[in-house]
Amino acid sequence: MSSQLPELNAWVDQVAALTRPERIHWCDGSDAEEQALTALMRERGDLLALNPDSHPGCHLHRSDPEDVARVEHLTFVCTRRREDAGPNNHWLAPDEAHARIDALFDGCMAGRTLYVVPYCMGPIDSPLARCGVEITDSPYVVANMRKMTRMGDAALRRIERDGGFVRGLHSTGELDPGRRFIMHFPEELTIKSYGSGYGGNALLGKKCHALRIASWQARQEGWLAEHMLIVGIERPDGQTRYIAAAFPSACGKTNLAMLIPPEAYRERGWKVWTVGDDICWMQRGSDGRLWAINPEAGFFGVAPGTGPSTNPNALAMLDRDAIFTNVAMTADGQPWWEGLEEGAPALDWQGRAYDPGNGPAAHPNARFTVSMRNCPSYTAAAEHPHGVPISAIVFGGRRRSLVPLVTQARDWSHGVLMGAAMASETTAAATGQVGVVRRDPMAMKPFCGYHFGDYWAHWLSFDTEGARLPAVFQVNWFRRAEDGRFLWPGFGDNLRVLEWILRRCDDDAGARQTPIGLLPNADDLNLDGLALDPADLDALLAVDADGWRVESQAVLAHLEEYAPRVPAELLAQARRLAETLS
Ligand code: GTP
Ligand code: SPV
Ligand code: MN
Repeated sequence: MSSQLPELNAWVDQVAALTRPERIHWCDGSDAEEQALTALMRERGDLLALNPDSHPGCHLHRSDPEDVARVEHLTFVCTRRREDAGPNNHWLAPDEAHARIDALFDGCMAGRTLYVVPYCMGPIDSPLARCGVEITDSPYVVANMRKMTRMGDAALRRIERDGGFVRGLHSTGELDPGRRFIMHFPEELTIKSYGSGYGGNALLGKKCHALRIASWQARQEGWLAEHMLIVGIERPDGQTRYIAAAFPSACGKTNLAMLIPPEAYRERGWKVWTVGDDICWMQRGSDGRLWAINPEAGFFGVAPGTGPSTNPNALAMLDRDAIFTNVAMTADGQPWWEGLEEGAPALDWQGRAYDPGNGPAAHPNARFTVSMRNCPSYTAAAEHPHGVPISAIVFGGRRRSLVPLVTQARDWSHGVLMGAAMASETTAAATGQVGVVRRDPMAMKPFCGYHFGDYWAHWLSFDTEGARLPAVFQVNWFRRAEDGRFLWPGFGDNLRVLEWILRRCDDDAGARQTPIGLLPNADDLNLDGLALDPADLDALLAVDADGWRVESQAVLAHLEEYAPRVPAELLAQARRLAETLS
């Protein structure tokens, strides 16, 4: 088989000449194809069937223990000019990068099948959607791409119509961390990834295409590609408003995107609709608002912490047709992870008899892959070709101190500062130390495909005549008491904060002016049915002036790392913050 597009056929031939596979399979995305691949993976031991009574169509994949997360130190943005990649990216000259990684690809598919995976990021008929083709030798990647994207014939037809596509070449290689690279060539719309089979390293439609390459394209074409969930909040009057929220990896996007309203809200008719949980592409519409699509078609979500009291919608979507990666297993073949509240692990994520001495049963970055349509809060709005209008943008991170529960930015450029100044504790989503606070602007530190200074300027450029921009907010669900407990209950109760946010958009809720922005007074939040210690609430809504003085200086120093490209307007906003606090 081949396509109607000579460039695509030529590229497949060229890759085959380099990697020398035994056979080539063009993926059509059909059910029959998926069944055949699943059978093959079960036979090879790549997938283990889970209990067919409790979890029909579900499988477990155990990755190599050295290959369990994104690898930021091995991820490169290879632009012709080093400055264009910025201090926020690792950089190699394109020629050198191609030479290094092509040496690894040389003959790497001998005896294996090369899969050609055409995919579309976004609804097939959406003008905001973009396509790519991933070539991979991993059937696991194919199976995941089928759930995560619109993959197969329909995407190929669109690629033939469009004439252009992002090229992604992937091989699992030897899974040797010493022979592993994730390389991006934004000027060539090309990705090359070698030596990992895991998530964001290998499912090239996701972080590599939909964020690193797409952010580059978005800047050139005047739109935004962001690490954001998209959630619809339906009020009792039947109106639905959409919020886009950027939190760093493993900081609550999936949970917020499918939250279950607290009982008092449910009784009054509040509903929550999930459009996306990880990536958001936004463009200004003819009405001046920002319109957003979720380029993905599935969720690759964090398993640990997902339980009946935290995220029941996620549990409900995971009892059929899901792929679990690096979770533990019960004695009767059900998937298990910390936070599930019932069952017990018999085998840990590496397939060993469970022994608490070996650490958690499920890997902290264990994940599930599932079609969005499995989710009870899935909405057909996720298929709208023009997307959904965004009323508010929310930035958040894991900060055990300082950052209040919620703060509204005074205006767009203050909001851009809030995003640029974001910091969060690192998580198991990437290899390296966990729990260290680092700056993670707009939750894009690992994903922005170009210089952060240029990126902030691009954000600021949306504030033009006639724009009806979303209001911007910062939230923090992760404040802790001295003894380590969370001050805020989080999860479903986060709707209380979203309600205040949406009311602020309508000028229908109170707030107080502070040097860091607008904060709710305690009685501006709906806390009905919540037993919150008044002292905890005070702490959540307080502005610690001494702490913020230190923070504002740190923010200035952080922005200055991106000189000379950091926009003057942003520096002025940061100086204003420092001055009002001094
Ligand atoms: P990526 O898929 O890595 O981009 O992550 P994500 O932002 O979608 O994170 P996710 O929603 O999967 O949450 C990660 C972890 O944070 C899980 O263990 C959750 O249980 C926990 N979490 C999510 N929301 C809250 C919250 O409101 N409060 C607290 N305390 N924990 C939360
Ligand atoms: C993240 O790390 O932000 C993820 C998982 O969403 S991965 O696909 O591995 O990037
Ligand atoms: Mn993510």
